[in-house]
Amino acid sequence: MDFKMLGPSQSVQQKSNKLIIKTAEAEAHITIYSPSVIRVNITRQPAGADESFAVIREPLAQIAYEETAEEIIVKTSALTLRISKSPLRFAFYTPGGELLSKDDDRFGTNWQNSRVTNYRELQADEKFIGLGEKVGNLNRRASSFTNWNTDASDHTPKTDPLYETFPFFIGIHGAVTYGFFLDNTHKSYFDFGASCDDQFIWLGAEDGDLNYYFFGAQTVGRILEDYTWLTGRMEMPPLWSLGYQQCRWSYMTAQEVLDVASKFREHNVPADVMYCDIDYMEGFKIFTWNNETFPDPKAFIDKLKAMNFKLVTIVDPGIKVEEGYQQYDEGVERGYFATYPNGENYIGEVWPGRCHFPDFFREDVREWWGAAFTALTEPGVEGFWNDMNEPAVWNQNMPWIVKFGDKFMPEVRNVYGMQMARATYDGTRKILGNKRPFVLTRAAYSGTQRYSAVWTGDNTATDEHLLLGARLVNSLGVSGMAYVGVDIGGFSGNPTPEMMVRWNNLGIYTPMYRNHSIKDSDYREPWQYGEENLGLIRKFIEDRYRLLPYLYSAFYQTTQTGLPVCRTLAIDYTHDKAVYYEDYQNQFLFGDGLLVAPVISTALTAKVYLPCGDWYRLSTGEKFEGGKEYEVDAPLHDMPVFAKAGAIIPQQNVIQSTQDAGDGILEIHVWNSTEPSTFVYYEDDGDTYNYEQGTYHKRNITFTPASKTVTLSSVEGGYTSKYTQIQVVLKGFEEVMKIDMVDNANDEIVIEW
Ligand code: MIG
Repeated sequence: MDFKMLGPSQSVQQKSNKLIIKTAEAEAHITIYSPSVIRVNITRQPAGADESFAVIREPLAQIAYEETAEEIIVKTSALTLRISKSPLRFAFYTPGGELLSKDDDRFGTNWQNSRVTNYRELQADEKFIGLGEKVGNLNRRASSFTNWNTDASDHTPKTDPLYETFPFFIGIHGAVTYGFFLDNTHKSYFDFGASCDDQFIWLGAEDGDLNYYFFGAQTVGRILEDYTWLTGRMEMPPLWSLGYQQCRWSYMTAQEVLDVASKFREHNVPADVMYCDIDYMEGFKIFTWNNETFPDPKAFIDKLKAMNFKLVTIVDPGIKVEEGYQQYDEGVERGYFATYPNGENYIGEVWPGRCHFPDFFREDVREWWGAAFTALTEPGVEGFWNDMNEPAVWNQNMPWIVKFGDKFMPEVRNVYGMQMARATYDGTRKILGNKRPFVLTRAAYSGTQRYSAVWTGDNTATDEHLLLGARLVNSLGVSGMAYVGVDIGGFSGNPTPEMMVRWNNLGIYTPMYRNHSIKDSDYREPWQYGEENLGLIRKFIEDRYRLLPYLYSAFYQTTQTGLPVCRTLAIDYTHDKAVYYEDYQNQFLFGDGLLVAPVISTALTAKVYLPCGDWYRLSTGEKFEGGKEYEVDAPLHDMPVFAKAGAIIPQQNVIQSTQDAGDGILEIHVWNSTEPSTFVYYEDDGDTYNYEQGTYHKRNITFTPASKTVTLSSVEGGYTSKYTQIQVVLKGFEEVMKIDMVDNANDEIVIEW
């Protein structure tokens, strides 16, 4: 074993925008991406290609530094990096000199053969959030994790790793915050003082560079803004995908899908999306339809469309080895599949049997894959569900000798799913022209938000998973992924009726609201649990549709700032200890104004913590003072949700599908406060990219309690709102007050009472 510690600096030089420090073992390359984002890349392959799947930005600033006998100092307006020369160690401070994070003086960075690890000082009160799709507590302190994208079916609330890799975390101690992104795609490890007598945090990877981006902004929100500036933000999702989605493995025939869709309409349960899981294909061959069970895909989808439903179909990466199957023949002929080093195509078994795997790291392969979606888009599919892309093969152990281009599997496994989602997104966006595709992927790496939504894979119908799901969504949110779903009801097993009811209540407040279940499970549609429960679930789904104007604006905010839709309380109340307590760690803000407290199905009361400020129970209007814990009622029809004082929640009437026109009234619910508040309202056609050319409708809605007014600023953008009238509804006042409706004009509107 070749063990090497990063030793003393031997030379310091500036090369264009890089500061390069050489030691006997390695080179450290330091670049300034922005005043609050500094990259440190400690590499033993300085001549190697500098590629990233995640990062889409170039350094903004030239590097400037001071040098003394002991130190090199890099300063920006937001960060100070002090580098001790002997041995080479890195320490980040605020401009005022407060420590953010530094190497452990003893161990710093070192190597065992190709394995690289970094040891960092741990502060006594330090907490950590992030790392994306990871089980465990909101606060990652005293836990350790591995990144190795895995088909984790039957995972438990303790299983690690799951399907996705986000090597990004936020550290919090004293009054400071910082972010750390290890951009290394190899199998990687993070240990937050878990296994070392609480002496340090350590992180590293099996191979590659200690290549990290350090974020120095002093709020979690601004760190997320910087992180999503660096790795990209999502674009506006199609509005229909924010409606209720009904899935199952599988609705076996076109007729069954149509029957389920029409039952939604019969029962007056709003819904927008039906899914086809793997059984719509012929022999699980991607880009085919089963002739017998889905004989006329276009006629089938036309009927769905006539009921105002969209269809999402699944695709897996594995291409069946079968002569005469177009994707197989073309892929073999053009050499598009992963190979062994001798050039033979790798074969692994999945649903179709023996399969080859497209090399999504090649642009021509991505284009080929993307173009093949015409088999789905021509009959009318608009959503594309990417499964099994960890990549999964039976028994999980894809040999290390499998090559994707010049890279072996262990180097690129964690980004394979992301590249598949990228190929799917690019391809379907091209084919659909001006329409927004909806892409959903199971495996992901940092930056996947640019292409796709994710869901959290095969959960189980238990209350523990219900709570875990909320934490996973929140954790993905602080890792750049705002558009996230969990299988409502739990994928494996059968939920009790109570659990199904509760989980649907939480579904309202999940960015993607999709009901899905495993093969041979009991049917899960809202009407499967008796009249009374149907009533409850219908009401929840109706609430989701009422909230769509608010939710759509929350997504807009994500596209602009990277702030997620579901926000762990650690984002806005970072330094409040109570938000990390196990009792309260599942709570989150849904958009700017609503606080959601998930509760299991067997508890009818709940302990909740309301952070500073005033809050109102959404269902009753009851007022609560913040900074306190409460025991509140949590009956099955009313999981605790609170509106923040000053919350502005634009709503609409209940519609059965986002394609329904609705009554044209935008209700602006305003929750009483002594302080003024503002909400950024955003609307567009929900379906096309015209917003990129300015066809959107955006205005600030401001509540000013002192003057008893709600003001809508004049509209920015060229889109005409679909709401012709506006009605302000005042809540948390002596009584609920509905103010007279006004026309939704584009000029400033002042509503007084
Ligand atoms: O080996 O397509 O997570 O959502 O229903 C299982 C069948 C493959 C796993 C996905 C699940 C999906 C299922 N898939």
